[in-house]
Amino acid sequence: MRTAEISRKTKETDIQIRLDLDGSGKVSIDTGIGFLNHMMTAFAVHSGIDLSVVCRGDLEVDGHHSVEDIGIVLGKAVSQALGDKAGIMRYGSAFIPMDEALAFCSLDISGRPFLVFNAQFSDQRIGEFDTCLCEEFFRAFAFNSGITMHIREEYGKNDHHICEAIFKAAAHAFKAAIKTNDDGSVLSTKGVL
Ligand SMILES: [Mn+2]
Repeated sequence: MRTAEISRKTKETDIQIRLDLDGSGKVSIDTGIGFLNHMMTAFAVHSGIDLSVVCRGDLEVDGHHSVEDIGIVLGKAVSQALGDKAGIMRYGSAFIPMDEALAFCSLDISGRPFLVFNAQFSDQRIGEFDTCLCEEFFRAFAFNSGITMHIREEYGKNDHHICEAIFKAAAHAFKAAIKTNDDGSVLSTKGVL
């Protein structure tokens, strides 16, 4: 059972996340930020996991704590659900277009967290979501899941399209990487991830 359930409460956010990596894209997302709900839903549906997220954060400040802390808790939940990481394909890469925008993500479930993020947004916000928080989300996710992630905007004009293409590219790369291999082996010359 590759599942996890994590609650985390600080003075800034109160978050509960449940996930099942072998689910079927069943989602229930309530982050308090409309566009982030849209992105988390896209991530779950396109990676084929079941995901439930509830966040009550200090949105009277701004969305920063909520977005970053959801990335932290989601990363920890993924790490917990993957366990010793035996029997997974480990690598995944995807190009995803959305109208005029094209995004790329390549990732390695390596136990070595890293984020390379190359994307530029033309506006500060998409709805109530600060575009600079896209990178913050993926950094928090990568460092708490132990995943090496490379994310790149190839090109695009509309920020909604660029951001959505990024989340969907991450989802498709993640889906490929968490897929189980046939023999349950650890794909590493070291024998351990
Ligand atoms: Mn959309």
